[in-house]
Amino acid sequence: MTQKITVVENILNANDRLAQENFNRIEKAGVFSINILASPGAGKTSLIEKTLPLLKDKLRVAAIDGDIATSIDSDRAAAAGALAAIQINTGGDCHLDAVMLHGALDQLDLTQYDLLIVENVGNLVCPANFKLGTHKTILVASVPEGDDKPYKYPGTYRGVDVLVINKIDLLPYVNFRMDYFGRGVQVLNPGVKTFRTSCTTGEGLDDWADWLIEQAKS
Ligand SMILES: Nc1nc2c(ncn2[C@@H]2O[C@H](COP(=O)(O)OP(=O)(O)OP(=O)(O)O)[C@@H](O)[C@H]2O)c(=O)[nH]1
Ligand SMILES: [Mg+2]
Repeated sequence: MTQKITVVENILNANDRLAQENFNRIEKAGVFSINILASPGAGKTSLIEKTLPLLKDKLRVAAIDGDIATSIDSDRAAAAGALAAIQINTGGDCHLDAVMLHGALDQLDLTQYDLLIVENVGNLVCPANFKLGTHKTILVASVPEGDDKPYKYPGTYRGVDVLVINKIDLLPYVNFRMDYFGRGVQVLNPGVKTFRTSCTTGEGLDDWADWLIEQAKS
């Protein structure tokens, strides 16, 4: 049992070292980078799709999409205006890791972009354990998932820099207690920067896009 824990620690340490290398590379190129985490279907790709037109003529964006299979998400990002869109197929792994991002970065001339968006594999557990080397980690939580998710997935909620509460257009139809959800978030990640968005109505997307522009320009 002790041996097993040691192995896991070694893997994570190796990942962290490569994540630092990725970070140095991204930083040197002057690109602002985000890693988007969420459960399957929370709206990660929809958020990217709806944000890209708002960034047009303001930021040059590259997207890297992690998925177990298919290139559906990178195709959507490219169609929405990403100047480069790379799909990482994890071959069954439930998360991206720093090695995978490293391989994807090899395919990009980072100096050509202002913003790098990485969409992680849809999963609320594993991606939180693997640093990639991006500047900020964004968690997309969607209303139909339920208001208990901060309580059930504390590791993910604790570690993120920004929370996007998506699908707020569904609030009238779903039993989602925003105050209960918010209390759970507050305990784990006090004062975390939060946006409320709907990729269907467009509500909240301007604020989110403005924040990205501000971060990328600073
Ligand atoms: N009502 C509503 N539906 C949304 C919203 N955002 C996304 N959706 C829908 O939610 C479904 C999943 O959206 P995706 O953007 O593919 O979600 P994802 O997180 O990228 O999914 P995976 O990559 O498979 O994990 C789609 O049917 C979207 O149209 C929203 O704000 N409101
Ligand atoms: Mg997606």
